[in-house]
Amino acid sequence: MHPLLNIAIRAARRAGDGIARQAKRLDHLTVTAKQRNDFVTEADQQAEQVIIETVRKAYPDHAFLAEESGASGSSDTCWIIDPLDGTTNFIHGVPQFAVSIAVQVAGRLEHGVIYDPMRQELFTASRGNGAFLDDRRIRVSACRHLRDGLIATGLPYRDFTHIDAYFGMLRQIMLESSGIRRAGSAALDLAWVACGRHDGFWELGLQPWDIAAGMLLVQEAGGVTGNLHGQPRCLDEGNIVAGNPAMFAALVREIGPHLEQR
Ligand code: 2AM
Ligand code: CA
Repeated sequence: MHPLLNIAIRAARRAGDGIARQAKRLDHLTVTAKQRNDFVTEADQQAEQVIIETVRKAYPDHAFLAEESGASGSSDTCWIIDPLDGTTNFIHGVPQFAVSIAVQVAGRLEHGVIYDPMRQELFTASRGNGAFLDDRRIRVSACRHLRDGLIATGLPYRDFTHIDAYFGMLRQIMLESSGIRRAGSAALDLAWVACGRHDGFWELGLQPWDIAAGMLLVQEAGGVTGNLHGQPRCLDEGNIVAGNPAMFAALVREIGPHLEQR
């Protein structure tokens, strides 16, 4: 295993174990609203600290892009961290959230880890080495037709600029697919596409830390990620479609026309 992945796993497990402990005593939790509908708790902050400390101990010079502390350091190697993806679920006691850590080297995603502390499921990927759930190799689903596909999405929750476009997409996929799921953690949605539980996924307005690790997982599991128009750039754009190759193409075809191309 690559040493960078090894450290990412250690950091994700440490952070996830802390989050799982805190999930048992939610009544003691202080919740702060960063903006409307955007919350942070001590669990997010402590998990991020644990991750950064773990990485810094092994790699003191690396850079970070982390949800709670932002960008820091200057290095070719950047750790993109969402300490707790699905904070709203966590606050409500809904057991669907995860730690997401990606390592980008010279602008390219090289390693990704998503850890689901409630199910104790560890998703990992390194570029060129495939994707894994625990020690088992995972692949995207073999579903060929959208009518048979179970598609995950995220509803707009804060920025409603594209709400009408989004409802057009939702209507279309509702009519064309076998079902839609909205579970509230983009990182887990992508991990679940990578292991074939979901056939595809799309969401608008995400941040790099929500999707970096999940993008690499989907790619290494044989799937495709891109923006709503099928172009590869989505990490910075934040509008993402993911799926096995057939589902990716079908989603782009049905969803893309609802949002004007920039
Ligand atoms: P976060 O918990 O790390 O902020 C799903 O729509 C994505 O949007 C999640 O990955 C979640 O990441 C983010 N999000 C932030 N606030 C949200 C909210 N109020 N409802 C749903 N998702 C939210
Ligand atoms: Ca988060």
